[in-house]
Amino acid sequence: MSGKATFERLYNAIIAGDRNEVAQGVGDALKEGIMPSDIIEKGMSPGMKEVGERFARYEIYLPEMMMAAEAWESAMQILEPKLLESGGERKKMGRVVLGTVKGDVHSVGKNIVGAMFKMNGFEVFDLGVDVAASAFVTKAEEVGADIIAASALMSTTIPQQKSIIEHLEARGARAKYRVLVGGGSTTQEWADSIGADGYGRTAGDAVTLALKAVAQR
Ligand code: B12
Repeated sequence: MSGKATFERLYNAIIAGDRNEVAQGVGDALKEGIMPSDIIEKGMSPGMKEVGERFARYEIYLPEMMMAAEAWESAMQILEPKLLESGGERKKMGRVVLGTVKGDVHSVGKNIVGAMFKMNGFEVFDLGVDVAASAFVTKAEEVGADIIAASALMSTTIPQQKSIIEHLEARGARAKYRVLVGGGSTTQEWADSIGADGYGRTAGDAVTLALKAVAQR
């Protein structure tokens, strides 16, 4: 199968929420020698984007969106170890406290960002989803983090990213951490308006920002 046909197969399987087909497609793509990051970015991500657009147009509903996410997660069980392998042994670059903000349970993008951080030598403290702003700060203080990375997918939850910065300021700890924000509803303008240190549109951007942040320390 050509790369293009493989990506199309994964795109369709994510939209269909068919976890077996996604898992088989991923297995075949790996056998063809396609890189895990390309499998995610060129096959699965466009499928998930289309799922969101169909949901917004009321062509599909919550159960279909959930099936797509479950199919995605089962593929990540195969892909995450491969991503880490391709990262190889690296020196520790720094510590990142990562999570999806309070009120928001979207985990797919956060998990990719976490895998990419690990692949690039960062130690990741993943707090999961629906994480209170204060919990990001408490964990960062506890582990002596370099970076706080907060994912938010909804217009109703992005204010929580601002809340993290406010908590840091209230503790007099703002200067100790680089705060990176991302996820579907965030933009560079939003990041600037809340005084975040960086905005990333993709997991690759997240890594670039994090590497820059630790290099500037
Ligand atoms: C899958 C999905 C779900 C799944 C989530 C399952 C899971 N385990 O994650 C389920 C079904 C649970 C769900 C629920 C809901 N969802 Co939903 N969901 C989606 C969908 C289709 C895909 C999200 C996704 O996984 N994308 C793929 C990943 C790879 O992309 P990503 O998350 O953006 O992450 C990338 C980048 O943004 C970046 N990134 C992410 N985080 C970070 C962090 C940092 C620091 C950096 C630098 C970068 C970065 O890197 C990632 C990789 O490149 C989106 C549509 C969309 N296009 O986003 C809607 C969407 C986000 N959901 C939406 C809605 C409305 C809901 C519900 C309210 C629906 C409902 N009526 O109940 C609930 C809310 C539940 C809650 N309280 O959180 C809306 C939000 C609208 C808005 N703008 O506010 C969207 C946009 C759909 C739509 N078009 O209407 N959802």
